[in-house]
Amino acid sequence: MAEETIFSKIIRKEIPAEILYQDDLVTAFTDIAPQAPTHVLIIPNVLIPTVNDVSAEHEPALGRMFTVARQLAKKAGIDESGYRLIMNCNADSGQEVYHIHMHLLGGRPLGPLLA
Ligand code: D5M
Repeated sequence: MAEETIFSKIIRKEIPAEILYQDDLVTAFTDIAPQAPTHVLIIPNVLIPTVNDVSAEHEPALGRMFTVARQLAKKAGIDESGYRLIMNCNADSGQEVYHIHMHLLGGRPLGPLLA
C-alpha cells in the first residue's frame, strides 16, 4: 500500500489549495510554487505514486487528466499561444511528490525543454 502524500489531503479538502476543477476521477489545483503565469497540477483522485505504477485500470483517470488539461488551458487563455504538459517520474526527473501529477505550464515562452 503506497503512502499518501499531501495531494490526498488536497483532494479531500483537508488542507487549503486553489482547486480549479474536481470530479470523480481527477482534481486540478494551482501549483504552490508557480514556474509560469499558468501552473496547474492535474492529478488522479486515486493514489498512483509514479508513472511506473500506472496500469490499465487507471486509463479513465489518465484520459480525463488530458481532457481537463485542455479545458483549463482554454480557460486560462493559453490554448492558442501554447503550453506544456510535464509528468516527472522518480529521482532523476526531479519528482518530489509521489502521487502522479501533470504540470500544465503556460502564459510565457517556456524555452527549450531541458533548460
Ligand atoms: O512537482 C511537485 C509540485 O508540487 C511542485 O511544483 C510543487 C507542488 N506542490 C507541493 N506541495 C503543494 C501544495 N500543498 N499545493 C500546491 N502545489 C504543491 P514534482 O513534479 O514532484 O517535482
